[in-house]
Amino acid sequence: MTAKLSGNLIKVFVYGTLKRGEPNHHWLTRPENGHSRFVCEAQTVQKFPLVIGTRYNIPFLLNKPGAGHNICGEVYEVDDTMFANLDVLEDYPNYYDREIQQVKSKDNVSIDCWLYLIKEFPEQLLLKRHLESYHNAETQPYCERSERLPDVKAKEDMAY
Ligand code: PCA
Repeated sequence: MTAKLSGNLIKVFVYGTLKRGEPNHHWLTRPENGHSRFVCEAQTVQKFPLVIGTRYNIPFLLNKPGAGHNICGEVYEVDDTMFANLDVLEDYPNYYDREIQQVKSKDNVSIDCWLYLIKEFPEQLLLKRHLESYHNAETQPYCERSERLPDVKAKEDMAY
C-alpha cells in the first residue's frame, strides 16, 4: 500500500539554498511542512544568470534567459502543502516569483518544473559572477532570514 498524499504532486526544481547540503534543505525534509521526494539532479534547458545578491548572500536566478549558464539543481516532487510552504520561504510573490521551466536529467529526460526566480531586479545584479551551480560553502555565507535586518525595502536592497 502506498501512503495517501493530499492533492496533486507538483515538480519543483531547486538550485539554491534548498538543495541537499545547503542551508534551507531542512525546509523540504520537515514532515510538518508536507511531502517531498527527491527525483533527480537536473539542469535547466534555458541559460539563466545565477548570482549571489544582497548583503545576505542570497542566490538569485534572474529572469534573463539566454545569459549565464544552464543551471544545475535538483528536482523534487512535492504536495500542495509543501508547495505552499516553499512559497512562504521564498516570499512568493513579493520577493521571488516562480514559473514553469523545462529541465533535463543526466539521462536526458525532460521534466517541466516550477522554479523560483527574480523577475524585477536592478541591472547591476547582472554584473556579478554568473554561477552554474550554487554551493554556500564556496560563496560568502548565506544569512538566514531570521538573522536579517527588518526588510523594509527588500527589492531596493537587492543590488547591495
Ligand atoms: N531557494 C530556492 C530559490 C533560491 C533559494 O535559495 C532554491 O533553492 O531553488
